[in-house]
Amino acid sequence: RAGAQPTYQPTWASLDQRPMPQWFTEAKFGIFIHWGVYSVPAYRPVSPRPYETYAEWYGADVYGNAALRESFHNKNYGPTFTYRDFGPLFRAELFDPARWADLFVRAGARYVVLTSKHHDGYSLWPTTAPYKQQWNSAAVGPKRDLVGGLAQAVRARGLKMGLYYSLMEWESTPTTSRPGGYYLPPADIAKHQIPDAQYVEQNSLWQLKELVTRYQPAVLFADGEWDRPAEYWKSREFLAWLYNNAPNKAEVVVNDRWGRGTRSQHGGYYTSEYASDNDKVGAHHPWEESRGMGQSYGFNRAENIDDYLSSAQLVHQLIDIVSRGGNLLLNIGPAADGTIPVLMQERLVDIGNWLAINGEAIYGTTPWAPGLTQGEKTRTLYYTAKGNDLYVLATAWPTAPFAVAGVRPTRKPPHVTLLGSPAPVKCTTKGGQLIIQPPALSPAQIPSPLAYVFKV
Ligand code: FUL
Repeated sequence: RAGAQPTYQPTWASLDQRPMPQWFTEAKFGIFIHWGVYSVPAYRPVSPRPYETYAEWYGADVYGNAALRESFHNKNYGPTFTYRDFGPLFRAELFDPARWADLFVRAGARYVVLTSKHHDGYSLWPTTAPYKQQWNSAAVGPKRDLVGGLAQAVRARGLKMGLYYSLMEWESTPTTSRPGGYYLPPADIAKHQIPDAQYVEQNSLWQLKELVTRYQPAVLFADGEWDRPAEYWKSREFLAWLYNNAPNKAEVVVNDRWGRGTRSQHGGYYTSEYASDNDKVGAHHPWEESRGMGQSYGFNRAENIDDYLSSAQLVHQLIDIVSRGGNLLLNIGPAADGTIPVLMQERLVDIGNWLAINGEAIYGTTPWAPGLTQGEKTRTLYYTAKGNDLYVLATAWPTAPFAVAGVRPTRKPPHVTLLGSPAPVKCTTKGGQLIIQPPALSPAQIPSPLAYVFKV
């Protein structure tokens, strides 16, 4: 219709009305990839405190921190070696996007989110943004379009391809969180800072639009928003454009990191980070927890086997999150050469083997209201639902009969099976409770390690 109003206006009142594309809430499990120039030093001292072990923050927190710079950076690379000098060493010489995509399929993931540009400003695609002509993966390092290569391979295997994008850049964006007002020493700011008046139009907004028109990401995971309000980033204008005009506007999903104070308030799905036990993001709004297998997103060579979660712990996190209506975006940190550390591959394959048997209790499910308990840390039973089916997910093998309260069976007696096993499962109803009696199985007969699903 000529003169018709576009569907979405650049206001939160309008943008927040947009329904979440269904594929996202059904997908439940995605792979996050932090990969870039920081994968070369791949180092951050391991700390028990969350957020202090992020190796992708090398530029600001090792190179940019006087004590760590002295004891690690200067010692190993020399005092004149700058963060940007790592660029040519990021070579991706063994990067095989088809192999990555095969692994993600094997892991049972339904979508992938790659860091198209992190806080260091380095773009993993041949951007046309004027200030990035000497700081992107086609000009420096791999001499390849990493975003395009992976997007193609991931889609060829039937998964959705998403992109992370940091609005803020250490070399340009002021911050109130650091003494000097910036994340980096003054010399680095002086050398590379994009003038404030041009930063958004000529850089961040430019790149966001370029990513959408060129690669049509199914997810846009914005980040680095916190130092500036949404007005500064022109986020609402961008989102209205995206929702009204993106070539893939029916499928595109965004998160909630679009300006100071927007998290868990505005935008698309809410994000939690290393906080899977955070009950604040509840079942009332789509949400996604992200974390690494250890304490870092970017590959951290300082981490050892004990710093990684086991495959069982990862599957249990997935179960807990999905039982509360969320998605898990599990991160891997590939090495600078483009290989995925074998321990990370093993974790993904283990999760995929579990999902191959038990995936129907995960994908496309919703939380089961009677099973939603708050802040209980030692539980071993979780619940999801789909159609007339209830799934009871046990993170430990139940050796004794156990009760499920709140079930209203559509047939009597309800039919219960153990996913992946032909063994019959006995059950009775007693005082409004369903009592499930786990079959007596030898360890070899238990269908899959890591966790067990009873389907009611
Ligand atoms: C954070 C970033 O600062 C981390 O480096 C990481 O990318 C995480 C997903 O978001 O806010």
